[in-house]
Amino acid sequence: MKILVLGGDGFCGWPTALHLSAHGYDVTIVDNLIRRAIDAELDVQSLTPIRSIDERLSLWKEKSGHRIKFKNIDIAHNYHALIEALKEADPDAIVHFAEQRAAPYSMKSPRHKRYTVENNILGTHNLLCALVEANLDTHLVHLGTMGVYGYAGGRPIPEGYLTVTLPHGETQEIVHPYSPGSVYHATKCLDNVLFHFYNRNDGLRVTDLHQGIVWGTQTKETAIDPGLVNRFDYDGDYGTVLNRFLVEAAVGHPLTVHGTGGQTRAFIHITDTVQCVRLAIENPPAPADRVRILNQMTEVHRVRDLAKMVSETTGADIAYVENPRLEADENELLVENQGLQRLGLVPVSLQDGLMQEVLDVAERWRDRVDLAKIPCTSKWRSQPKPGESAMETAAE
Ligand code: NAD
Ligand code: USQ
Repeated sequence: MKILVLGGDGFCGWPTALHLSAHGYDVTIVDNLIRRAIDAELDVQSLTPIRSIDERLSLWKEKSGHRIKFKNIDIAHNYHALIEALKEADPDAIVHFAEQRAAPYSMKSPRHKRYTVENNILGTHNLLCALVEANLDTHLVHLGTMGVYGYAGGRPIPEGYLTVTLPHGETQEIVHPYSPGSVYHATKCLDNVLFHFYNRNDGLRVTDLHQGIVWGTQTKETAIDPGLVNRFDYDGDYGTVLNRFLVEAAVGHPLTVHGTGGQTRAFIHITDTVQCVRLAIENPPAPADRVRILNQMTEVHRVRDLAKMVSETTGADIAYVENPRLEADENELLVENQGLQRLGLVPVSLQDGLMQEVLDVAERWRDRVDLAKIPCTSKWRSQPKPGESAMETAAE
């Protein structure tokens, strides 16, 4: 099978490309390497020293015997190159990771908000439009996010669809209401609307994987050689909570719990991410199927419980810092996630000793950590809403 991995130089994309290549797929990575440019913009670097894409790919060929091709294309702004790449590859499946994925980065300034929307929405729409123009029957597997639903809690979040009773008594299946918590999360809701339209109008086959927070670094394939190591973000914009706590512990920085730490979130280890994507590819929707939505997460944790767990393992202090985000202090989260398990996923969990592996990676590269880059400085709102005092904004 021929697969295009859009965003295949990134944190989820690189290990997925290697995993699919190791499983015999003919893989082409499409990436404009913007994530590396954003490192330079933010003056940060991956905790792990990642090699250039060319070095990574020639090392993979040397170690595995498999060739992965690479095309440097900005899918949001170079429609012509994208459609040519699609026609040339005629892929059985496309995995779409190529978006700006950090919520704090998307809230940093008007420029960052606009960049995130333009990049993510134009990229997704170009892809859908190009698939129709090139008349390809390709299965599109998109990485969405659990955050499209918000975190209101209460009832279990279904895999995409909800049966509701309308006021006149009729029942109907609808897409579960969206409630994004950042400009970034909002782009994933808009992506989902576009998928429904192109699925209905043009019969495109789409799987939207609503993924939780990914933690960990290495997979079986990235661990083959130090030159294949995956990227690892720990900074206040791109670092995600559990990986950040583990790095903070390694460098003796207090664990930065935002607010009360009562936020409950969905998690998945990177080794499960790559398997879920392969399982989605191996089990495509049938031609007439509606958009398939699967919740790609394996466990749910409260932020302060994670901090306590890391603190108990490492002796790190916990700091309850002012929350830069506007989000509920406390929430419950119940998620239905049987779909991928029915397809064959056997999940790993925090209990499986994998935290130690991340701690080892963090210890090994602790000298590369810039302590000044740890705090999250992107604020969700910098001025009061109309009719609200500055005091009320601060108290919110
Ligand atoms: P990442 O930033 O590490 O990787 C994204 C890759 O896409 C980068 O290599 C970047 O250069 C590329 N890219 C971005 N815009 C592009 C464009 N216009 N054209 C071509 N390439 C472009 O992010 P990640 O952590 O690997 O996340 C990948 C996807 O998975 C994202 O869509 C994200 O929303 C989703 N996701 C990630 C997580 C997580 O915890 N990391 C959780 C849930 C969902
Ligand atoms: N948090 C802390 N301390 C920190 C960092 C974060 O308490 O040092 C808190 C945040 O306030 C938030 C929670 O931890 O309540 C999660 O934050 P995060 O940065 O780990 O995750 P998030 O912003 O939600 O985004 C990440 C990925 C994104 C993906 C999303 C999945 O960056 O691409 O879509 O996880 S989900 O959260 O399920 O929507």
